[in-house]
Amino acid sequence: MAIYAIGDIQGCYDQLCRLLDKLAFDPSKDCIWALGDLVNRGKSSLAVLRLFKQLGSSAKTVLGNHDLHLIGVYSGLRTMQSGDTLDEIIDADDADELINWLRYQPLFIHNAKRNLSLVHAGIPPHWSIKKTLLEAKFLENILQDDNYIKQLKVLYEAPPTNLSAVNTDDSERIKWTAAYLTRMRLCDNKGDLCFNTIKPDLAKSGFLPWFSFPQSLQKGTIIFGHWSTLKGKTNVTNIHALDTGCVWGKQLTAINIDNFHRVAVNFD
Ligand SMILES: [Mn+2]
Repeated sequence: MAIYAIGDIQGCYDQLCRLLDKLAFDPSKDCIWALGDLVNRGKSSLAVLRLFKQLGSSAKTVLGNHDLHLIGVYSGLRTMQSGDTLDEIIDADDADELINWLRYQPLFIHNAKRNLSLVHAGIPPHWSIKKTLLEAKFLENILQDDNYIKQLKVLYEAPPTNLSAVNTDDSERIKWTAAYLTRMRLCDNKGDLCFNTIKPDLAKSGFLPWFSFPQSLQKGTIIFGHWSTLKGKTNVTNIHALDTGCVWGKQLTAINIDNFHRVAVNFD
């Protein structure tokens, strides 16, 4: 039995099938844990979602920003953006079932036995694994609630602003949790975020890639996606970047979570 983490698929169904072939993936004994952004920008998001749902307990994903965007668009909380390729999902006969499947996926996976975590964007320096589990669960409970549309509205209205209000204001808590786990690249040691640039050289003083702070070394193995311009490298031994830019014509990468062996397929 093998468990493979797979980087951002973003609707690249053909490449996903070729990667699973190359891994000799057998759903009767192997599992895939995707790093989020299953959908959007690529041409076959519907087929990717259907495959994951059909694989049942052999496949899951942590949610990425594009997955939350799809849930928002489908729920009428958000409008389609230029470059989105989500129409085929919205119009599909099984859209309800697919969106419900997505709503029940986690934002954070932590395997205590392996001391290993999976997250789409990252874990901010001031959060422990325990805190990350707690905050992820808070937002997962909202996503999985029958009344999720009303509760999730704030997530799409405006970005998070007041970090000091997180403990007293559920709206800020929802926004910061989603921002950390699904969108973060650069942050400071207090957990403030920089969204103006993805280049550390151009960011304000004190803002660095989230995994560059010393606290990241204390959190076991972390595998994440979201940041394709890292080209799969962090230079931190316990932290593995797995978005290798398939949707941008580069590669789709899997990593075996027991031995960290990487397998990739090219876009074409
Ligand atoms: Mn992303």
